[in-house]
Order: sequence, then structure tokens, then C-alpha cells
Amino acid sequence: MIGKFIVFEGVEGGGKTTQIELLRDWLLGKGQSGQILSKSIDLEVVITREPGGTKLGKALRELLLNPDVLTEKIQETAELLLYAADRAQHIETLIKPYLEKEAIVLCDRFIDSTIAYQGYGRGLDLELIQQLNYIATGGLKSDLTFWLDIDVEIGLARAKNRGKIDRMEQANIEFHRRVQQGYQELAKNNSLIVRIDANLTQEKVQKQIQAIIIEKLVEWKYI
Ligand code: T5A
Repeated sequence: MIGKFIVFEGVEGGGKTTQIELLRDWLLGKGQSGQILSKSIDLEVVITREPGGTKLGKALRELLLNPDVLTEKIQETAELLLYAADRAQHIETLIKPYLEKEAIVLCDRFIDSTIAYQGYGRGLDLELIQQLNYIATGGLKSDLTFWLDIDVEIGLARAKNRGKIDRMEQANIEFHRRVQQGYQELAKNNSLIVRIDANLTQEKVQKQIQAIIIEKLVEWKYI
């Protein structure tokens, strides 16, 4: 068996980071319900993210998102290519090796972010983005994608409360609404994308995710 690649997507402040950590702890038996799972399965669970899953990715993340590191405006095509470069490095040096070791890889953002942000948000050509995503991933797809669906205003308010806002979070509200529309379109056309109501409490969001994961672990014959 090879491992499983599970992706978390959505607009800003949807709670991806929070939910990924809760899921990792639950899968490893640190959460209450996880103790049930840990009796029957022995898992390696890895958390990673885009951009920033590798050393190159961390440097690119700073350039892409930290306005203090790079004050120059990043052109839209340059931005697209930098996300693709981060992904190509990430796939080859981290994601594929862990999947080959049969790990469960939990990834904060993947190709759908490029479609939603650079495609719907920036208005770049969707066909071109699909081709670029293919080049960067070599065709690797997620086994399951959770779309943490949150009202754009609520998500941005959460992100702002967390502290300093990054370059993307500084974009205007219309941009974030277009990104949201991108996720809606993606979810309509891909049955591997599971919508999660992320407007709820952390516990309620996590319960929705765990319910889907249990079904999947059965389908994937882990339990
Ligand atoms: N990007 C990325 C592209 O444009 N193209 C691409 O191809 C890719 C891969 C990456 C940026 O890059 C862009 C998209 C993004 O703009 P990121 O890694 O998603 O950024 O940025 P983060 O700042 O890490 O993530 P988000 O801002 O989207 O936040 P999360 O991870 O979704 O949310 P989280 O868990 O950090 O929670 C945010 C705050 O809300 C609280 C948390 O405690 C935290 O303070 N919170 C809740 N509050 C109330 N109720 C709940 N249920 C809560 N859950 C969390």
C-alpha cells in the first residue's frame, strides 16, 4: 500500500492549520476518539503546507507573503510561477518520499489554491494553470480534499485577529470573494472535494472531518 495524500483548502482564516493539527493528534491517538483508532492502526502522519513545505519553499513563502521581506509588487505571472516552483520542490523532496513510506500526508493547500487564487482571484488563464499544475505535480493528485468553507468576512476577521496580515490577506474583499467562487466551482466538479462547514466551533468542524476520515479509512482498508 502507498500512503494517502489529504489536502485542506479554502479562503483565508478558515481554520486549516488548526484542523490539520487536531486531525493529526486524533489519528495518532492523542485525541479522545483517536484512542479507538490507534488500537487497530499504526500510522505515520506528516503535516506540511504550500507554500513553505521545504527549505526552498520557506524562502519562497517569505518572498510571496511577507511584505516586509519584498516590498516590490510581484507580477501576477511571476506569482503563479513561484507557487509552481514551491510545489515542484515539495512534491519531489517531501510529498512523494513520504507517500512511498506509506505515511498519511496532511497538506495545508495544494493545486486548488492556485486555481482559486491565481485563476479566479487574479484572473489568470485557467487552462494555463491546469497545465502548470500538471508540470509541477507530475500528475499527482490528492486522495481527498477538505474544503473548509467559511464566509469570507468571518475568515478574514479571524486571520486579522491572529496578528499581522500577509500580502494575500491585504487584497481587497472582491478578490477574496472571487477566490471563494473558485472553490465553489471546484467543489461542484470534483467528487473528491468534501465541503466542511467551517463557520462552526473548532470542535464541530473537527467532528465533521473525523466522520469523513473514518469512512475513508474503511474504504482504504486501514480499518
Ligand atoms: N496561495 C497559496 C496562493 O495564492 N496560491 C497557491 O497556489 C497557494 C498554495 C498561503 C497564502 O498563499 C496563497 C493563499 C494564501 O493567501 P496560508 O498558508 O493559507 O497562506 O496562510 P495562513 O495564514 O497560514 O492560513 P490562513 O490565514 O488561511 O488560516 P488557516 O490556516 O485557514 O486558519 P488557522 O487555523 O490559522 O485559524 C485562523 C485563526 O482563527 C482561529 C485560530 O485560532 C486562528 O487564530 N480559529 C477559529 N476561531 C473560531 N472558530 C473556529 N472554528 C476557528 N478555527 C480557527
